[in-house]
Amino acid sequence: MKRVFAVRMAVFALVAALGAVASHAQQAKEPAKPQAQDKSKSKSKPVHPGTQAEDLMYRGAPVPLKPGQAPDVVSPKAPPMTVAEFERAKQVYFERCAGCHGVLRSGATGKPLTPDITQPRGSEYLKVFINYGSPAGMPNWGTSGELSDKDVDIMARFLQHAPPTPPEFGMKDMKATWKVIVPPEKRPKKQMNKLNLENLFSVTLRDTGEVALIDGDSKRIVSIVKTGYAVHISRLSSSGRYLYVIGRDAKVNLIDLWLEKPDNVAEIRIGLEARSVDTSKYKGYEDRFAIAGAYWPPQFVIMKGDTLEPLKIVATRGMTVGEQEYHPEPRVAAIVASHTKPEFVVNVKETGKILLVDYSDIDNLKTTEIAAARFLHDGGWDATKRYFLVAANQSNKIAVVDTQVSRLQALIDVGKIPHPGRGANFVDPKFGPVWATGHLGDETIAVIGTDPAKNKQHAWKVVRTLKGLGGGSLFIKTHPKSKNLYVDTALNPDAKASQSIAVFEIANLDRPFKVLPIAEWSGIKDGPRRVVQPEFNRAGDEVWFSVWNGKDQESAIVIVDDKTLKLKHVIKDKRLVTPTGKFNVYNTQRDIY
Ligand code: DHE
Repeated sequence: MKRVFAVRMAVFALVAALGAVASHAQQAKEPAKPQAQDKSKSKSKPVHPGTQAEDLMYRGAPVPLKPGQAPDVVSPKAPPMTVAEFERAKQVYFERCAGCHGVLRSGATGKPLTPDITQPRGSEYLKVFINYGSPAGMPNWGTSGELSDKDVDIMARFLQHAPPTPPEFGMKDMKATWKVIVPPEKRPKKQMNKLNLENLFSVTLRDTGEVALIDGDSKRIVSIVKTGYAVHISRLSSSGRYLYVIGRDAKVNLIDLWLEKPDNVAEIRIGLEARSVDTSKYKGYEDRFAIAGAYWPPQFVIMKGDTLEPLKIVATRGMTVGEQEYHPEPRVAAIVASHTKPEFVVNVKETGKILLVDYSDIDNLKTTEIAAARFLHDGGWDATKRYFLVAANQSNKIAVVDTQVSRLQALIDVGKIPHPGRGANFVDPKFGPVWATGHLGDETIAVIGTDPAKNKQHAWKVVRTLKGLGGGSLFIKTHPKSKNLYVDTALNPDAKASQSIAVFEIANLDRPFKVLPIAEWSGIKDGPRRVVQPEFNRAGDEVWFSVWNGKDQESAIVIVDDKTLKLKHVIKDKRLVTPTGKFNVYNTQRDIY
């Protein structure tokens, strides 16, 4: 154990600093110990021979499974292991390896590690691999000091046994976790508070498992609401009354914004690990259904919108696009709701398929399966909300679906590891309506034409490639009322880049971008202070940025005046712990981005 938890290799030091490394079990016993260490200051060790730091930082987060949840499987031809060694190996695997190789080791962004592949290689080969890493992106777990010799040896043997499978999570399990805290008939018939709900922000407090509801007018924290572990994103119901929040432990919280003090009115777990949630937006189905997608088990569930009662669970296991091989663990990535059809758009990461799920008759569920590319991650609508654009991040492509005719419209080559969040829609002075994405793996920003009706020659082509502050970009944002395009570089290894924002003037995209020193403006002096996820207010005249620090460090939200690009306000509060995503009610409800 000696240095395992004390010395983390730089990549994981950062993730730890941002509070991600504690496993679920650890979290209960021992809160994450953030380290003030900044990746940019710890370049001494050869961290990852083949993969960029920003890429590893993002995908290396631990899977919130407990070792005991997956029974040991002993394979006859594999080297022997004790029960204690199995337990340790599972813990290490879920914390360090599963995010890339998949819980079942069938391969995701990392290579498959099933016994048919590992046994012929043998223990000595695997030990070298784990110790030194590989140019294909495997970190050097041993030589970095992250894993002890004993752990490396245990892992080399463990990988030759069949992967332990965590349990399924079906209707009975979901119902056992489902709680209606305030039944719909006991909820108010009208808004009981004086808040300007349209300008309320739900802010992810990642490491406390809470969201902060912040009044966009007064910039005051209205309420801190308890949610799931390592809480991830918020989405709104069609009416804007209900807020849905999902944690990495697959807990969905339903918050009623009409209560005198907005709070949870229902909750459920839809699996053991999850990332995405959304709600029905089509006319006649407003606030009727919610949907959440799980990483484990690989499935999505449609629920009653006002109670979270689970109604229909759909597994996503199946064949991949291209090779058409069976994949046992295709995780559900982004989910969006159509405004023009009773449909959810469900993106399945490992199979590379986009599912258009018609919720008008959930007993006789109709799904259109669109073959796109692997590995689907995040995306959003074009300005007309007819086309959905999603990053197939390890294929370096953006897939476009025409949801009106339920067809793949295009697969567009972009830069390295596109990461749009929901992307940014604006009107390019030369090319007409466009949607843009930044990249984790390079400094480019791909601007894609989205208007086949009036600008056919530019549609579904990269019409411009802008150069930003660097790689490690997670989110890009503008607003119909804004003349600016904001790009973060939150995971760039250079502190100057990760603590700043690049702003392009839409009317003059050829001109150099301006740099806003957001972390400096926050007044916070210590810690990684990563600046992440621009989000506009209701009026579209302010942009909010999170200054994301370690769990024991001060964080902040910095608000910039969109017209002048000057600092307008800094929100600091001891309750604002590890703020990351921010979701303005009006913009999220209407998919304005
Ligand atoms: Fe996210 C969106 C998955 C790490 C902040 N993230 C998404 C979506 C997916 C996803 C599938 C799209 C959801 C949707 O639209 O329905 N995120 C993952 C991961 O698998 C990953 C890489 C590793 C992990 O273990 O979770 C991961 N994400 C992070 C972070 O570390 C971030 C930066 C900080 C945090 O709070 O966890 C982070 N992800 C976000 C945010 C969004 C998001 C803020 C929504 C952006 C938006 O504008 O909609």
